[in-house]
Amino acid sequence: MSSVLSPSNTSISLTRYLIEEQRAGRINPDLRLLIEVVARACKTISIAVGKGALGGVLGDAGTPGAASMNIQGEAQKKLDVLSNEILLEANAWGGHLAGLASEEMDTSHPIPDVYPRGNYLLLFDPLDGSSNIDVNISVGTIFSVLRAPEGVTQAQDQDFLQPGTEQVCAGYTTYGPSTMLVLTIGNGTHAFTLDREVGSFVLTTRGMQIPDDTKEFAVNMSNQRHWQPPMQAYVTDLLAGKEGPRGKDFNMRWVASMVADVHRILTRGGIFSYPLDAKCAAQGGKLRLMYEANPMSFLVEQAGGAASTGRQRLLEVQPTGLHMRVPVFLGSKAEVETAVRYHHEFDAEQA
Ligand code: P6P
Repeated sequence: MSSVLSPSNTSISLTRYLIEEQRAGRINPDLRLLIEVVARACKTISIAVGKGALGGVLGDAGTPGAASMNIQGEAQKKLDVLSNEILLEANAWGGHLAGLASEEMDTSHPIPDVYPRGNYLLLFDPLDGSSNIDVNISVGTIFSVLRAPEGVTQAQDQDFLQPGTEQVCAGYTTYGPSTMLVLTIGNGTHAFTLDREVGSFVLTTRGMQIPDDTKEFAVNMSNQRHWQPPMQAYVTDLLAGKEGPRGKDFNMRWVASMVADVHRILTRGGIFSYPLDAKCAAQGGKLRLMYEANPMSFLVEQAGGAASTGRQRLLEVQPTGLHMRVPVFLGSKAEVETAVRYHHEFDAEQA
């Protein structure tokens, strides 16, 4: 008689997935603990986000008329601050980190002296897309894991400045109709869905694969007049549709929550772009390299997609600061290569 728990139909929890990856020698106990701790913190954030107006945590942080601002110059939401605190507290005591860095904190954050330290660096955007929180649209947490440089036990900002190719783990949690954790440790990109009754993440997609081609693009079209010529040319040809040089019609989606847009692309393909524009060119772009673009690029490449600044592979960018910004093109490999070609052809004409 087949057991209801036969391997073929037993659900695989995040814990079991991580134990099996550790048994295979692809992660060590400290990295397994780190991922479990971050996942548990994201469950707590999911509960806070899910309460909405009933939780008393909507709206701007700070006092009425004087919202608190982060280093990005963005008004912080109460949930930005709460999510940041949840992640700091969850990661303080485990002994797996040499330091943390967050979109919400000007400089990197040390592990308190009362706790042991480890060999990893954790970077995160605690609540990405939080401008959507007050209108009940999906938001998410993005995280990236690096190794601390040899001999570093109390990391300083410069210890975090490693290219995205040095990431040992990246992931996000999307707080949508369901709460999902999407994770890579460099062995594919895998999706876990939160089983709220049990309180654990369950493997629901092993090996996400982004189709090479797509008919769907994600960009904030309101910035069109601010784009550089290659982006103007690329999108003009997308909009020309079947009668244009691309020979097919395209659809557009823009959630203004990177986690939601990237999750859609990992699930059904597409290209996401936040290019340089006249408004953000001085800062180098809109999106942050270390805790938005790099982790998303690692996840996308592990799912067979591509990620570029428009002019170079995004994971190879050498960071110059914790909050460095970059232009981003990521998603379906052939479409990203097409967008990059428009930039290379423009640059060649300028040379
Ligand atoms: P815009 C959210 O603030 C974010 O960092 C990303 O999640 C999102 O893709 C982008 O900014 C949205 O920017 O200019 O469309 O509001």
